[in-house]
Amino acid sequence: MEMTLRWYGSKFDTVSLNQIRQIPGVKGVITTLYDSAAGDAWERERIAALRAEVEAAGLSIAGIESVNVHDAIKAAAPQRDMYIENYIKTLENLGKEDIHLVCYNFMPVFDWTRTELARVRPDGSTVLAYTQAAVDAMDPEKMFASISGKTNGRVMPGWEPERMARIKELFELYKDVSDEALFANLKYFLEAIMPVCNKYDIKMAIHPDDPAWSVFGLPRIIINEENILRMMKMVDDPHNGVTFCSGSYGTNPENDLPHMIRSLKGRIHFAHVRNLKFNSPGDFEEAAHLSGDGSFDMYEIMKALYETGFSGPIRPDHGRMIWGEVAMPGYGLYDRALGAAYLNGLWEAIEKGAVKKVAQSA
Ligand code: DNO
Repeated sequence: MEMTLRWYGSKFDTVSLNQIRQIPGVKGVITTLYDSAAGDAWERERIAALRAEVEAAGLSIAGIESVNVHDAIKAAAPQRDMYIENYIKTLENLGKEDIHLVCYNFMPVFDWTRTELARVRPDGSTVLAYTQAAVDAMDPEKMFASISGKTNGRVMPGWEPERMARIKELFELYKDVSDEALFANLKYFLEAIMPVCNKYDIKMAIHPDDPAWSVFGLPRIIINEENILRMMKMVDDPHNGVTFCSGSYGTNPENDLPHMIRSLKGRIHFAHVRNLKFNSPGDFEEAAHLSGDGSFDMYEIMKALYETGFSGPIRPDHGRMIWGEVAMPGYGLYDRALGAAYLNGLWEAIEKGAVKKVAQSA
């Protein structure tokens, strides 16, 4: 595996490339053109400039998160072929700049959903949190208003104001889109982009829906093992793979994370590893990466990745806000750096343990 950190670009992130470079074991970043809108064709010059900036800091681009998919593609609206063309152009330009991993999602209207951006935990840290009761009691427009005032002045991924201004129109677009239709639309998109992915060896890594169930009555499909295996089989190409995000699949306690990792062997192109703490089935908050701070066994998750030969980029995911840091919720430096160090430590122990075992049995 290759340890990385997500970085939004110098215009948008409070964390600098120089800081990232000092986190032990981190050699690459996962980044994006954060000011591009879903549906834009990315120009090669802009990608090249981003790459040059990252490389000048002694790091490399390990992948893009995200190249967002336009809602017309997800909902099979009339302009979808035009937006697919643009997506293909973007992939082509990424390939030409030697970038071979793209994380994206197929969630209608929203990206991830949380109901609190700064729940205070007993140790005084603040974290993102979710309660189903709060979602059930809220209409989506109000939800955006309640989120947008608390982002520490940063635009949250998936909650861009331009997008949210069109929320009614977006809901209208999905009115007749069932889960089955969403699967069909995903298949159409993947079939159209696979030739360019093959040509440039670009691994597509779909991010799960977070939380892993329908919110506000919208269709959601990337939620469990059955659906993700279906999605891989329906376009059976090694470039059609997944981002294994423990914090997203793990929102549903019925998802057995190590088991899922084993079933997805060979098709996990990217991993987001973080921990959650459940207070009750419909109420969870994000925890420190350490197993003991939340509800997941992080050792078992890392072991499953190790044992299935995972060799792609991995990143610590949402961190808590600690030590007085003010940053985009979930994306400060301190707690994510602690997460990277912890995950690296688990990996080293698992790897050395495995090598010793082989030596002993020889
Ligand atoms: C949340 C992230 C998601 C993810 C997208 C991928 O913090 O994990 O926003 O980047 O869903 O397209």
